[in-house]
Amino acid sequence: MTEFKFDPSTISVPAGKVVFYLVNAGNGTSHNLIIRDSGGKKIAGSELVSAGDQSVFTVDNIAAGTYTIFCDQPGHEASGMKGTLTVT
Ligand SMILES: [Cu+2]
Repeated sequence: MTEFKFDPSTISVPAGKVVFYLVNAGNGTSHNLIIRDSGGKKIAGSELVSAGDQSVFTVDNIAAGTYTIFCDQPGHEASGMKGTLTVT
């Protein structure tokens, strides 16, 4: 995570338990990773990760589908901090 993007921004995983290793490689801004389903509902979200820090974010059981990942800090998604999570 940096200002203002996820790299990679396109992620594919098998359904079930998913573990994300979040690294904030940005320049002083905290970020998180929120998962939103195709209906716009938030289904899971990480803690805020400070610049220079790392965090492990576990989702216990995610169903197959296409999801949006984004950072919910003000303005970050609009600045491009979003991506696609495909669960198969
Ligand atoms: Cu952010």
